[in-house]
Amino acid sequence: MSQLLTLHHLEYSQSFRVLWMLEELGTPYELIVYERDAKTRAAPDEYKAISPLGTAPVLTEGEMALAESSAIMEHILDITPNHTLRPEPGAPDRIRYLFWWHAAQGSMMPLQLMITVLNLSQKQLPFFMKPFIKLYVAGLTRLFMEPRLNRLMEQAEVDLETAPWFGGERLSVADFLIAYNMIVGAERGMINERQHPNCMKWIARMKALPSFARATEKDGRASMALNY
Ligand SMILES: N[C@@H](CCC(=O)N[C@@H](CS)C(=O)NCC(=O)O)C(=O)O
Repeated sequence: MSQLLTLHHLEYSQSFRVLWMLEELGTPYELIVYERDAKTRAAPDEYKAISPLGTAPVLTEGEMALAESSAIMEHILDITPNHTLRPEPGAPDRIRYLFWWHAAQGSMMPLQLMITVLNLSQKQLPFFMKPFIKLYVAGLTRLFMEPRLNRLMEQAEVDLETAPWFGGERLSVADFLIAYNMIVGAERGMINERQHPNCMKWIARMKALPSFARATEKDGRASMALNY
């Protein structure tokens, strides 16, 4: 590793995944924590200036600035020797690992985001529009987001019955990536003990990792989810 990594961590954001994984790996890094804009709750302007997307997380390494959680996590693993967080091609758990590594960001996160944004946007509406939009959002959620999210969660329940981690027998980077989706999902009531007992047990296993306590202390917040 040539230059020190700097994680630009935005409070209550997906950058918690990267912070947690760095703590798990024991990688040396510098941490800069940013607060959200008090009025808009978006990233502050200084954060938006670091990378073209303006979203969290961002990792910098000298002149290089990288956005996107999964790209950052892969890059960190690429420059970390002898880690065990990624089943290599040909390993028995490789296919399962690949599925969850991509499903977390490619399928699960967009569905969760749609539900959150649609629910939040209703709060800004004039009162006379609220009943109609509420019906529309409920219909859309029932028709589109819920069935897809339910199928993913059913598969998660099946897979976690056969092995303890999303990537199979060993803890992997897929666990750190999907941890944000799962923990925020649980904090918002989308994931619960009754319907998703294996996912809730997995959350407890993840939170029992000493790296979680270290990351939480550095993050300094009581939850991962942003509460509006
Ligand atoms: N797919 C991106 C999503 C990044 C993203 O939307 N981050 C949110 C935080 S969870 C953000 O930066 N929000 C503040 C803003 O957009 O100003 C990733 O995984 O890095």
